Amino acid sequence: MFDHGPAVTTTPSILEEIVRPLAVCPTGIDKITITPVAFRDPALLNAVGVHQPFAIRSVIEVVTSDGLTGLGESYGDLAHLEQLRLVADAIVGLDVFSNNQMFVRAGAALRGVVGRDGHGLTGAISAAGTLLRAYSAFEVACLDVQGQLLARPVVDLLGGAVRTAVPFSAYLFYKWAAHPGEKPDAYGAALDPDSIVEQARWMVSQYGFTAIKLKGGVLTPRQEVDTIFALRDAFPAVPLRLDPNAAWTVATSIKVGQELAGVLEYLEDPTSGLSAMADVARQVAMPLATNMCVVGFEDVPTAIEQRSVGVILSDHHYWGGLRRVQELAAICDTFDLGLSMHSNSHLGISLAAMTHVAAAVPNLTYALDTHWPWKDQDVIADGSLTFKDGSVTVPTSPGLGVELDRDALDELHRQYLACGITTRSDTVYMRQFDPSFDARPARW
Ligand code: GKR
Ligand code: MG
Repeated sequence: MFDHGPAVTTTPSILEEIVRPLAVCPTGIDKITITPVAFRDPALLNAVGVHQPFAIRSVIEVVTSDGLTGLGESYGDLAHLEQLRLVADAIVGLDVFSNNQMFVRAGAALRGVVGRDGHGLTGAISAAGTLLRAYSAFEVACLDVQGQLLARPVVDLLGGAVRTAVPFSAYLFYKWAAHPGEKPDAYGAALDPDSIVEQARWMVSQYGFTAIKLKGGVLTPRQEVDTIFALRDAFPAVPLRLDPNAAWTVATSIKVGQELAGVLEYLEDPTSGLSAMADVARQVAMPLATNMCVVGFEDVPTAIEQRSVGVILSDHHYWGGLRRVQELAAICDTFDLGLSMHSNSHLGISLAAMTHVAAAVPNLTYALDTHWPWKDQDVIADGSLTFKDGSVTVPTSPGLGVELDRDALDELHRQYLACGITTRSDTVYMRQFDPSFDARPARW
C-alpha cells in the first residue's frame, strides 16, 4: 500500500496561491492510499489471448482532514500505479471539492507521461488519455466524500437521477474450463454455440439480464455467427451484441454484419481504426459501436466526420471520470450518436461509480457492459449493490453507497503480492500454452 500525505506539492504557480487557504480546511485531502489488489479471474478468451488467473486493480482511498474516506477504483498495472502515485502526490492538501484544480495539478504532474494499455483492447493511449485515466479514480473518490459531506448520493452531484435502476448486459465469453493445471471452475468450458447458450441461460437466470453481449474474435467468424444465431433462437426477444475486438478485416466485417442484420442491436469493433470502421458502417444495417477507435475526446471529430460509429462505449476509467462521461454524453446527444458503457474486469467500487453516472445520463439508454458475474471476490461489503431483473438499483445512501471491507482489501492485496502479476497481458499468458498464438488485429 502506498500512502500519500500529509504532504502538499510545492508547485510554484498562481494556482498554488488560490488553493493554499483551502489546504487547511476540514475537507482538505490529508492522505491518499493506493492499494493494488488481485482477484481470481476465470480463463476467459478474447482476440488477444486469455485472461490471467488474477485480474489486477487498484483501490484508491482519499482521506480528508476531518476523517472522511472516499473510494475510487482503477487499473492495477505497474506503470499506471506509478501515474496514480504522481497524481496523488500532486493533489494532497487540496479541498475535496476542488476537482478542477486537481485536474490541473494532475496534468502538471503527468506532463510528458504517456501510458500504455497492457492488453491492447482499449485503443492507443495518448498523453491526454493518460491524464484522464489517472485522474478519474480521484474524481470518483472525491465525489464519494462530497456526497458523504452533503448526505447525498453521488448521482445527485451529477445533476440527479433520471432512472432508479441501471440495466446491465450479460457478458458472455468463450472460455476454457480452467486455467491450465487447475481444477475446472464453476462456469465450465464454453467453446461452441451450445455451451455459450448454456452460459447465457445461467447468467440470465442468476441476474435477470435483458441484453446479451458475446465477446468474439476467438473462434472463426463462421463459428461466432453460428453462436449468435443459437443465442437468437434461445433468446428471441433479447437484444444481442457481438464484439470481436477488431479481429476481422473490413471484408469479413461487412460479410458478418450483413448476415447478422436484424439480429444484432449493434456490432462492436469488428475491425480496426476509424476509416476501416467507416467502410464497414456504410455497408451494414446495424450501428457499429466502439471502445477501441474512439477512446478519447480527440477521436470524436474524425469519427463524426467519417461516420465511423453509431455508438460510443463510454468508460469513466479512461474518459476522465463521471463528469467527463456526462460531457461525452452531451456530444453524443448533439451528433445523434448512441451511448453505451464498456467494462473491464472490475470490483464493486467501479460498479457503484458506473451505476451512479449511468443513472444521471438521460441518453445512456443501452444496457451497460459488466464483467461482474465472472468474479467471486470483492473489496466492498456484501449487499450494497444488487442485481434485480438485470439492473442495479441506484444507491440512495450518501456518496457512492458502498463500504470498504478492510479484511477483504487486505486479502486481495496479499493476493496481489503473491500472484506476481503486475501487468495485464492476455497475449503473454496465452503464449505460455500456445507459443504460436497470433494476436494481430484482422486475423480473419
Ligand atoms: O475482458 O477480455 C476482456 C474484454 O475483451 C475487455 O478487455 C475489453 O476491453 O470488454 C472489453 C471490450 O468490450 O472490448
Ligand atoms: Mg468492446
